[in-house]
Amino acid sequence: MPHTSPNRAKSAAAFERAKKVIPGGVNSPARAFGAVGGSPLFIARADGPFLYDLDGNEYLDFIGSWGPMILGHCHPKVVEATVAALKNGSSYGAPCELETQLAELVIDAVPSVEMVRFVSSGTEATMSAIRLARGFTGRDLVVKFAGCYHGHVDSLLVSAGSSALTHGVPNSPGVPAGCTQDTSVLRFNDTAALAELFAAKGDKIAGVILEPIVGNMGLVPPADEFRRALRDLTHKHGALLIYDEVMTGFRLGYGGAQVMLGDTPDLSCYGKIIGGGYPVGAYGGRADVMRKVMPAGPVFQAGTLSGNPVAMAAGIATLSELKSNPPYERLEQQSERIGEGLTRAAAAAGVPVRFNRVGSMWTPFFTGTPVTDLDTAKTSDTARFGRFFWEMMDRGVYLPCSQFEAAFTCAAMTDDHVTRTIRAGAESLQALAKV
Ligand code: KE4
Repeated sequence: MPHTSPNRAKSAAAFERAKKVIPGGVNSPARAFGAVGGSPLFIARADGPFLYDLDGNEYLDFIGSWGPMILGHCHPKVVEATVAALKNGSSYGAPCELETQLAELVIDAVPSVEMVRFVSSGTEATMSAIRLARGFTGRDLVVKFAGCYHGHVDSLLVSAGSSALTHGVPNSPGVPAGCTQDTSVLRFNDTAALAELFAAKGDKIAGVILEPIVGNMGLVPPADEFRRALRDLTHKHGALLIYDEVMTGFRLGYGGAQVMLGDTPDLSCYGKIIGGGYPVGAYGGRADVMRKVMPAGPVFQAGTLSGNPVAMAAGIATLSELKSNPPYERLEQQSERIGEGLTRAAAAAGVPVRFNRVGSMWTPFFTGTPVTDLDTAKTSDTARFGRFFWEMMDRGVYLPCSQFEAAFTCAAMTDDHVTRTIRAGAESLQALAKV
C-alpha cells in the first residue's frame, strides 16, 4: 500500500524549541532518534496500546516507555490507584505501608528475593547492588558483559580493556579511569573467558552483573552453558551473582527471567514495570546480603523519593493486575505471531533479518548472521533498520528507535493490532527491498 509520511510539523517545532533549553532536546539520549535519523515525535497522550503525537497521529506502541507499560497506557486499575494515592499526598519523607505492600509483592513473586530496597530508577538499583556486593564481600572487582546496559553508573560506563584480564576503560568523558579500573568487561555468552577471569582473579571478584536475557544490545538470550558457569563460578569463588532484571522483571513472566530460566542469583535489580510508569527502582535478594544495607548494616544508600507513595501505588496496582490476570500466554502468542510474520515477510522481500525473541521482548536484526553477542549484533545494517523504523512509523507502528534495543508487546494489544503490525512489516520490508 503506497503511503505518505503523515504531518508531524508540531513535533518538529516542539523539538526545535526543546533543543534551546534541554541538551539535545531530550531528557534521555535514546529518545532523540539519533540511531534512526529524523526528529523525535513529541507525544501528547497515550491510551491502551497507542501513542498519539502532537499532530494527532496514532501509533501502536512497541516501545512502552522502554518496558514499563506492559499493561498498556492508562490501565483503569493503575489510574484509579494512583489518583487515590495522590489525594493522600505526594511524598512524606517518612515510611508508609504502601512501600511494605509493594516489597511483599516483589518478594512473593521472586523466590531468590528475601528482602528488597526501593530506589527511584534502574540506575540507582544497579549502582546500589554493585556497592552492596563490594561491601558484603570486601572485594573491589566487578564483572559485566559488553552489550549489557545497567544504567549510567560510572563504574559500569566501561569498555573492555586491552584484554579481558585488564582494567576496564571509561566509555564516556567525565568517568575517571579510577572508576572503571575495578570493572572487567567480557563478551556475553563467552564461558571460556569467564572461566579464565575467575581462574586468574576469582578471589578478588565482588560480583558479576548481567541482564539474564539481554535487551540492550537488541534481544540476545543467554546460552545454558554460560548461565550454569556464571552460577558455578560465582559460588565457587565467593562472588555475588547479580541479575539486572530492570527490563525483564515481571516482563518475561511474573517471576521475571530468573524464574523462567530456573536460576537463583544472589541479588536482583528492578525498575520499569514495578513502578507502572512511575519512577521506581529496586534491588533485593539474599537476606544475609541485604541486611548489610544501612540502617540495618554499614553499606550506605539513600534517596529522598525512594518508596514514593504515589509510585508505590502504581507499582502495587500493576503487579496486582499482572498477578491476578497474567497476560503472559497471550503476549507469547502475539509476539510469536509477530516474529513469524516478519520473518516470512523478510524472506519474501529478500531482506536478511534475524528475529530474536523471548516472550514479549523481541528484535529484528537486519543481518544474515545469528546474533548471540554484541559483535554479531553489530553485523546488522543499522541504516537499513533506520529505514525500516520510519517505514513502520509512517504506517502507524512505533518501534524502539535503535537496532540495539528490544521491542515490547503489551497486554492492551489485540489480535487485530498484531495483524496490522505484520501487514505494516511486510509492506515496509517490500519498500526496503526496492532501495
Ligand atoms: P533507568 O535508570 O533508565 O531507570 O534504568 C537503567 C537500566 C538498567 N538496567 C537495564 C537492563 C535497563 O534496560 C535500563 C534502562 N533501559 C534503557 C533502554 N534500554 C532506558 C531508556 C533510556 O535510557 O532512556
